[in-house]
Amino acid sequence: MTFIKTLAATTALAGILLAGAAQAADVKIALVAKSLGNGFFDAAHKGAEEAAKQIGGVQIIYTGPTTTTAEGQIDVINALISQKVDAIAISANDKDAVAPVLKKAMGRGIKVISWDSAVAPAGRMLHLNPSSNALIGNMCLKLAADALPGGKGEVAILSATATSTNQNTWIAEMKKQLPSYPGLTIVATVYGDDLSDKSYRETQGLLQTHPEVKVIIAPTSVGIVAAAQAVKDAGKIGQVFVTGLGLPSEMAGAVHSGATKSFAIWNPIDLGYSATYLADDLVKGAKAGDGAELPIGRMGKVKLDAGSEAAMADPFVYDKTNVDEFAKVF
Ligand code: RAM
Repeated sequence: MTFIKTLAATTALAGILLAGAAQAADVKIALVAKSLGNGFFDAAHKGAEEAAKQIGGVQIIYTGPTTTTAEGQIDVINALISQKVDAIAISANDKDAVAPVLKKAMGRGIKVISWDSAVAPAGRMLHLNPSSNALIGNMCLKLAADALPGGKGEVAILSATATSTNQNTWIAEMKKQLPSYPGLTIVATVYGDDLSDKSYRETQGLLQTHPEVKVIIAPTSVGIVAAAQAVKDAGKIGQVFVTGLGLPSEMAGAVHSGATKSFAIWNPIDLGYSATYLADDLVKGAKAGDGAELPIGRMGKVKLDAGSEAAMADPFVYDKTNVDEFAKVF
């Protein structure tokens, strides 16, 4: 009896000690969005929480500015440095403007990675692309050509901010690969800053100044929804098609209205999940660099290239046959 009691007491004490140790060992990983209130980043956050739970002893701090500005992100990063987080995983509004403060963070021992929208190499240890940039650029052009009879017509681009690394890279890829789509001409690029109302107004402007435009490519999940709504409100369904990158949960209405025939995206939950694993790998001592292979939980592993970058899966296409099914997921 005494023995059992002692054992129980010892076990309880060990439990308390372990709990204390686990708390002290908590790894704090900040997932920094371009801005809060964007469904794409909310989905990535979901993946980050899933990874944290699987790894154990990891706390996710999901944060970001209220608008898609570098200044807003710099304030957020300074606060995270004061909070002494272990890692920062950021999708950058401007690759150069956030680099100095992230360098400061690394100087204080914080591991810094970028994902989705890259930080310049000096301001991060590695970057995780959702997919190959060339593939995303080609996908946007293919979707535009698919929406047009004979793949022929004028195209305009509605982007996010003018400094956004990922959109700028994809637009550059589209321009580079345009010769493979001889029927398409890009006549304008405008910026909606990943704000619904600005994206809507910019689309209205495009429809007015370029009445010959047949397809709007919006490589942004915020812009694509607003553009589809503007086309619908202008009574131009069937004359102007909207495509690009969007979330099935936000685009189902546009597909059913006919404003969008098809669009693409990768899995944002998997992206947030993988970014969290990579940040944790670095906190636990893994080294980033050319050829490094880092584990990312249920997603397997990624291999970094010479620029310490890696890319995940191919984008997936959604249309009226599958949009409702995926709308339940992200
Ligand atoms: C918006 C953001 C994000 C981009 C997606 C497709 O949510 O600009 O960075 O990856 O669109």
